[in-house]
Amino acid sequence: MDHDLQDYLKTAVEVARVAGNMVKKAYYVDKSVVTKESFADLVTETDQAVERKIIESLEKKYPTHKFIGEESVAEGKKCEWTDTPTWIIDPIDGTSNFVHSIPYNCVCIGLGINRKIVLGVVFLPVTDQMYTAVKGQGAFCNDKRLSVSNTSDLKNAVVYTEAGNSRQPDTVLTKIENMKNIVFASHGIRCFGSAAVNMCMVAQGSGDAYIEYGIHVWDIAAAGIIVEEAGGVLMDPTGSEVDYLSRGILCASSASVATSISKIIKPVEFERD
Ligand code: LIP
Repeated sequence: MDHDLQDYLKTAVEVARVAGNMVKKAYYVDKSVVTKESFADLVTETDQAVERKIIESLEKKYPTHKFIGEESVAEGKKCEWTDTPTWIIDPIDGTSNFVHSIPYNCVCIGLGINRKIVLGVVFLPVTDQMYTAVKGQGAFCNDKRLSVSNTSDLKNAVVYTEAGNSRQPDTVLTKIENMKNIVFASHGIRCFGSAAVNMCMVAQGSGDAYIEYGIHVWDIAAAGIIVEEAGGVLMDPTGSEVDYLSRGILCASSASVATSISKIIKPVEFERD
């Protein structure tokens, strides 16, 4: 079956804008917050309402398509990724930022066909930044073409990473150990509190790599193709091929920077998506 990727992108951008307006409206008012896996793993009514709106809008236009959404999975829906066109959605990536009125939160909408990501939209509604990419057609922010940095040596790199929202002692201590090793080998670390925002920073050349264990497929599906279409590389943190369901991600401006990072960090085990 032929797919009109530009039509899919146009629709995804329109839906992301409507969803982003819901997020922006709620950003400036008090939020009702509940926790999931730990006291630091937050979700709000806005996350749930925005995901419902995104899925409802896309399902109306593409009734045969499938969906993987963060909050649907949290409510018990199986995370099932098949060859059928599948929209992979994080209604608010950076929910903790949203709750704490930190503007680096975003709506993420990715599309997989035959289990390959073919387009991604990451919209930051508070700062009005629309990141987009279609396979083979480049990556953009507000229609400006993106390109990763030309950094090829880890010692000249800024590396994004996150403590994440697990509070299991062994997990936290291994992540902190990994951060220490990266700091000693680079220009330093940065943490925006959102996997997708970190990846969009790499895509636009504002920093050079991002590594995290504990993320989910919906955090990285849309932003991953934006990094690749900006000339970056995506892989598993162990240095093997990227596995979107493995709960780990490593992306960088170059394979040499990514490989250097994979050699100085220890793996952290999380249950697959
Ligand atoms: C977040 C990720 C972030 C990670 C957080 C959380 P959410 O996603 O974007 O990289 O460190 O623990 O998983 O929960 O805001 O959609």
